[in-house]
Amino acid sequence: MTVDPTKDQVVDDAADKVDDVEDEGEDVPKDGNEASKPKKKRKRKTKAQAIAEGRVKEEVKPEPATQSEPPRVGLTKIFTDGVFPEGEICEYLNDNSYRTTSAEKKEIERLANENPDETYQNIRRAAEVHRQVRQYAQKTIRPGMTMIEIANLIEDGTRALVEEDTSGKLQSGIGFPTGLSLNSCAAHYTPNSNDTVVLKENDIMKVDIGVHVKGKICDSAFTVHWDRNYDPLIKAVKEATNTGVREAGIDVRVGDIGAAIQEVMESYEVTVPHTDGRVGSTTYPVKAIGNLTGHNIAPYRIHGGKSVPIVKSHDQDKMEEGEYFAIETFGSTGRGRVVESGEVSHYALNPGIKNPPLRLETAKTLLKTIQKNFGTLPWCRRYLERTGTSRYLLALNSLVNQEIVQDYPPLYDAPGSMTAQFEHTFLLRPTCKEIVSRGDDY
Ligand code: HZT
Ligand code: MN
Ligand code: MN
Repeated sequence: MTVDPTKDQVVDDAADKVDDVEDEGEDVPKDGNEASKPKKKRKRKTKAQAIAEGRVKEEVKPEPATQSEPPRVGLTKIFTDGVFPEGEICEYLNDNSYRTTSAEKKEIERLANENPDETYQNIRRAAEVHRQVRQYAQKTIRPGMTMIEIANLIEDGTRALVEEDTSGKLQSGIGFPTGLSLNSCAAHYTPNSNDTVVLKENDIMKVDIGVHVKGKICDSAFTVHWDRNYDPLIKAVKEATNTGVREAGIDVRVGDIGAAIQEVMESYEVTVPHTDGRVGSTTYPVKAIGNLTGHNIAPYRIHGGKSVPIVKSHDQDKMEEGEYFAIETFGSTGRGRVVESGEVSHYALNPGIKNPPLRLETAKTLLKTIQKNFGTLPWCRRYLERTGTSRYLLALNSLVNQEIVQDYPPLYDAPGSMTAQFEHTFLLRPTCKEIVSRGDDY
């Protein structure tokens, strides 16, 4: 069922309660005087009258709402008890199987959180926003739409569902710019405001959506395509990501995860018929993109310092209890390497920046705007413009050159190649692994 979020849904219930009290007073007399009065047939009072007379409070106990289409109902209106759906729960295996049942580990989980039923709620709320927004994106995105239209349909949904905090306290909002990277572009493309690109029938688009609640970022991505020839590429990457997520765990070496991902990814190939008049087709091996990685996530920081390779590596870094990660894998029909290219859209303030000495007055003002609106969360030029900022490019470039702001240029494999991505966010809880972004879609 869909519901207009602007309509009050509590009216009937509350009005009935008011009438019940009223009816009792009339029909069940408490003394003889009342009983001897002639019965007046009175009109039932409306809830509006009851509120006006102050006999009833509006929205005493809001009834849960259902999501609208397009999605515009804040999730706190749907999950009115503040309990959001858990992600997929995976028991730890082998050497770590004791964690699932260990009283000690359960105690650690309880102590780490004053209220264990509340501490994971922020990331779960972000993840549920992600699932609802991407469900709408998946059924709505069509060739013929502009990149700006696609970004807006995703971002308008995210802002509404997460109930974006615009007070400057950054309590909830978009976690990072919506990635809409096409074909040989693997990541970090989102339209700038002058973009005129239109999605085509044979495009392969990576849709990377970020949502945060109190700085807990849900980072998850999927790939859309319409050309069935590329089905094996999409399947390879989806399976590779699921392999990485399955292998992940406390004390697991990230290099071993990379090897497992690469093994699955590179067991696939893609055969595409020639389109230039030649007869026949070309078969491409699917390659894992060796210079892209997953990462851990820290509060308000999309990368927390650890990387998760997607190819075999001697990286000895281990995943640790209490950390949380985004595992993302990228497959390609090209070289399996990306390079930075094209106009930048993505940026983030480097952590640890407070009041650096700045020559340009415009750079000082811009830095304040960035600190207030995004903190250390990544953002893009469109988001900066929404704050009312214009003619900022010179100041922005000066902040980038002084390494106060980090730029994240689009990342491309070889021209003509096709790339795909899937990504999930998961928690390494003391007692289990929780894949918060898991849905019935991927
Ligand atoms: C940077 C800027 C953003 C983090 C991964 C990523 C999208 O490639 C350590 C490992 C958003 C995210 C990021 F605006 N990057 N996940 N989803 N991009 S990354 C990275 O820069 S840093 C990987
Ligand atoms: Mn991502
Ligand atoms: Mn990521």
